[in-house]
Amino acid sequence: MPRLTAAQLVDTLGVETQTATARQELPVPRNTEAYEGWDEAFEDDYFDAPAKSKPKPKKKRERTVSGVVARARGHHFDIATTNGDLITCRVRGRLLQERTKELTLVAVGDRVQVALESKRSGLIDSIEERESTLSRQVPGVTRPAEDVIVANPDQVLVVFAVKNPEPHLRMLDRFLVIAEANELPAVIVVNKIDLTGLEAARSKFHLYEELGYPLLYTSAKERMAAGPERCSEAIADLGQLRQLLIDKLTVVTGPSGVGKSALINAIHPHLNLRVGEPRRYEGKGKHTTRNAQLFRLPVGAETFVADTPGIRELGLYEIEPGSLGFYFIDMKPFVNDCHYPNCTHNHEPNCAVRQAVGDGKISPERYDSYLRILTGDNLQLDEW
Ligand SMILES: Nc1nc2c(ncn2[C@@H]2O[C@H](COP(=O)(O)OP(=O)(O)OP(=O)(O)O)[C@@H](O)[C@H]2O)c(=O)[nH]1
Ligand SMILES: [Mg+2]
Ligand SMILES: [Zn+2]
Repeated sequence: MPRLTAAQLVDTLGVETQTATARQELPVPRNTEAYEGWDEAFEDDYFDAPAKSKPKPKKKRERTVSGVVARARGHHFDIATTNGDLITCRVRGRLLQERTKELTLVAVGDRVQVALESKRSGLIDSIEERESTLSRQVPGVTRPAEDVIVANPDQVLVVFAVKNPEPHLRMLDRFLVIAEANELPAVIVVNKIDLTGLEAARSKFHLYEELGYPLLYTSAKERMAAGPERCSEAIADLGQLRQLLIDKLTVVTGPSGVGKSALINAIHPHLNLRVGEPRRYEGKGKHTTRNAQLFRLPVGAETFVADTPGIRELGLYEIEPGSLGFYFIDMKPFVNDCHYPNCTHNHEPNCAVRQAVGDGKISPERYDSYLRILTGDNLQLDEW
């Protein structure tokens, strides 16, 4: 039985993480529109001064700071320092030489030590070992090669809209498998409930409440909603969402156009993330957010959210068909009771999972998702 590759499982688009090699070839972009949250004062300082005219410091400064990689831009990385600054850094040559081909040397979310070269720039001296990752298979490479999208995440928020775009629950299952496979707790956020009301949203997503996933029903547009009583729940859940984020690194993911950036803005308006123009999302999302990027929230000590573009493919960097069942939390209790140890729960006799589906203990929709992932059916993901 062949291994499922990420390409079979899903197709990442939108996530424009680059491999280490690709990064090297990219010039530093000058289009400031490309960076949301870019500090303009710094930008003038950095781009407008011709590099050569800057006098080199005579003595090498020894000052170091620690921080978290907030954004990757070609050879340069924005580092959110523990002092609360955002500085731009390159990687020290020694580290570049040490890297191996398979490894993402520096990823958004990495904790780093920086030797300061000036108040606003420095060299990344060392990178701490990652405690967790959200990864995908490097696109276009058949051997196992991990591309880290976000390093050290604590949890994943999987955002779907109750409408516009219409939720695709088989897609939600895929996101949940990705979270489980990366051993990351998942929280499901059902956004845009101003469009349907809470009850309609609940009836679409109740299965996931039953599975035990935390669900929040929100409206990033709550203040514009028709009546206050209609969305009072959404306001309460937005408050709960804010609480959930404190002191964690949270990856915000989900299809394009569901309101990921709008939600982060609703929680902390000062971030002012770019939100897609009002338009109709008829299954086709327009990727407004272009790169994974960390934002520091002004709560707790170290609270970060990673706004990612609408992600189609990610996460499953290596999954054996025999272990896929473990990542469906409703199947997990049954997988060890199958007759064959490597049962794929597809056709084998005496399969406890299929028995559980027959007994109504596992929903047919979830089992359908499982089979689609197992067989590499990619659910017309190009539509997203
Ligand atoms: N009615 C309604 N519209 C919303 C809500 N949240 C976001 N929108 C709208 O949905 C559209 C998409 O919002 P974004 O925040 O850009 O969506 P996104 O998930 O970040 O999309 P990508 O960056 O492309 O992945 C925008 O037109 C928002 O104004 C909501 O709660 N209710
Ligand atoms: Mg966005
Ligand atoms: Zn089985």
